[in-house]
Amino acid sequence: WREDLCPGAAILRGFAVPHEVAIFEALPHITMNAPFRHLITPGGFLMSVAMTNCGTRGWVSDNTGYRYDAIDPESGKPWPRMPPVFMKLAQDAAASAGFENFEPDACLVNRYEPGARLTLHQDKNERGFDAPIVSVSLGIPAVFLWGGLRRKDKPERVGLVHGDVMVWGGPARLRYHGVLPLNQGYHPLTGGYRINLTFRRAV
Ligand code: MD3
Ligand code: FE
Repeated sequence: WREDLCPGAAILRGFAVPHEVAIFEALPHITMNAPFRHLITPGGFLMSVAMTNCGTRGWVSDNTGYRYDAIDPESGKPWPRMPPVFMKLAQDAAASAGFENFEPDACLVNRYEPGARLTLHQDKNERGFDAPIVSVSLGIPAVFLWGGLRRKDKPERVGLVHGDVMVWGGPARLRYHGVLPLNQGYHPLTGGYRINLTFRRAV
C-alpha cells in the first residue's frame, strides 16, 4: 500500500487506521489545553483552517509573521506534550518511507470544515530541511494539491482519505502543496471535519 509519488515522497494508504482509536482518545487532552483557533496571516487574513499544536514547538502565524514557538500565545503556556501514539506513528511512517531516526518536535493539528482550504505554499519555517515531514489524514476526504519546486509548476491532484499518511523528504521536501476547499461529508470519528496531523522537526 505504499505509493511513491516522486523521489522523496510516498503515500502510505491506511497506515494510521490501526491507531485511529488511540489518536482520538489522545486528542481531547490537546484541544482542552490548546483549543483550535483560526490564526491570522501576516497579510491580515483569517485562515479557514483551525489549528492547534502539540510537542515542544508549535507553528503559529500572526501579524508579525510565521514562526515556531515553544509557548501557545493564547494560553501563555507550553503546548501540550506530543502523545506517545502520535510520536510512534510519525516515526514508524517515516521509517517505512526510508527516513530512519525521525525525531519530530512539532505536531500541527489542522481542522478543516467544509469550504476550508490551504492555498499552495512551501513549508520552510523549519530551521533545517534534512528531516522529512509526516502528514496524517483523518476524517472526511480531501483533495491534496501536489506541486513542484516553483510556484508556477502546475500541481497534480491526489485524493486523501481517512488513515492515509504522506511522507515528504529529501528532494521533495520543498515542493509546493495545498488542499482544495473541503467538501461536506461525515466520518464517525470526526463528524463533519477533516483532521490533519503534520509532524515536523522545527529546530
Ligand atoms: C509536501 N497541511 O500544515 S500536509 C501544512 O492536509 C499543510 O493539512 C496540509 O500543508 C494538510 O503545512 C497538507 C501534507 C504535506 C506537508 C508538508 C509537505 C505535504 C508536503 C512538504 C513538502 C511537500
Ligand atoms: Fe504545508
